[in-house]
Amino acid sequence: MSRTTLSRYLIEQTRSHDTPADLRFLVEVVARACKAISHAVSKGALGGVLGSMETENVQGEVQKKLDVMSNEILLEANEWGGTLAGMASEEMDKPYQIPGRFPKGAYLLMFDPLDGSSNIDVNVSVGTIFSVLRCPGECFSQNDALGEDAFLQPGTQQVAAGYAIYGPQTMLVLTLGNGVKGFTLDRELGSFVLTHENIRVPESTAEFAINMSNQRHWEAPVKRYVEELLAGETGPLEKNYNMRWIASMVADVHRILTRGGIFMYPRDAREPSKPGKLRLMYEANPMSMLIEQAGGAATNGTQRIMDIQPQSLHERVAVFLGSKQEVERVTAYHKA
Ligand code: AHM
Ligand code: MG
Repeated sequence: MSRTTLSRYLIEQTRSHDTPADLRFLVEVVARACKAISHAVSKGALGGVLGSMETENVQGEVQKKLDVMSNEILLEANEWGGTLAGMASEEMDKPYQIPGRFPKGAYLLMFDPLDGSSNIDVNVSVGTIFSVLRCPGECFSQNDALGEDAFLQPGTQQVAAGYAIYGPQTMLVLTLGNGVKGFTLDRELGSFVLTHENIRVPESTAEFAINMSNQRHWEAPVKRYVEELLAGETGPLEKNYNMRWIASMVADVHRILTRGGIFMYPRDAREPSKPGKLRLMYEANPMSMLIEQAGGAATNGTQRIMDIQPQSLHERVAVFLGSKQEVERVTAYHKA
């Protein structure tokens, strides 16, 4: 049986869709880093990789050892290849500068190196989320340090987005702007093999994902919507819904890309100054691009996530994404 590896798929993309060779190389290198992270994650206690550091990241969250290792793996893999003008990560306050000894390139890479890291120690799926933008203007040829401004582009400007999920299987789910493909890591061969040709989110669903423990802090439209979901077939939506919450966005989104559903992390009253928990640039935007490319929708309750003009690198955003009908319903409740 002839199998399409990620490398072969990317080469075919350069031929059929004019994907630039440097973007192809960049995605290959990110995938290689994800293999290394997958390997580290799978060692667990045997590799001495579980547990926390004594440090906090820029968001004030305690860093896990694997958060820090995954960040380093991605930086080291991507800094020398000549495709990037800079990188930004959940784990770093400021943009990462490509060391002067390496050539610079035309793209910007952003990532959450290990999303869902509160799940690492309990052996539940985690993942890496990434987003690729073009560096505006000639920013890659400048000798000056690359500022945050270069990254502050709406999600519509993404040229690639994806995630790796480290679960029972390691998979890479990718979009280059023309549909969504899923690749499963063949651990014996060490290559990602195309296993999911055309990932589509079903338009309607009967499954939702939200952290219900925050219910008392939600805003009225979300309270109303979730009450209706819980009311089941005798309520206004006239059907029974099932609930799942893995607390790893990658795993929840992966389920939705596989069998439909709606994922919500609304803004709430716990920290009124922050519009939600999830980060726009390296969580919500890449996931929104994947979901839209798979026929779903993604909003912050009032507008399409990918249209938001970011104001800062680590900006937070409310997230409603998944099956179109449900995302449209909860978005309409925000406008009512
Ligand atoms: P992280 O990037 O620090 O891992 O946080 C993001 C995670 C998401 O993966 C997940 O959807 C959410 O936080 C879970 O939050 P909660 O613990 O409130 O359920
Ligand atoms: Mg995260």
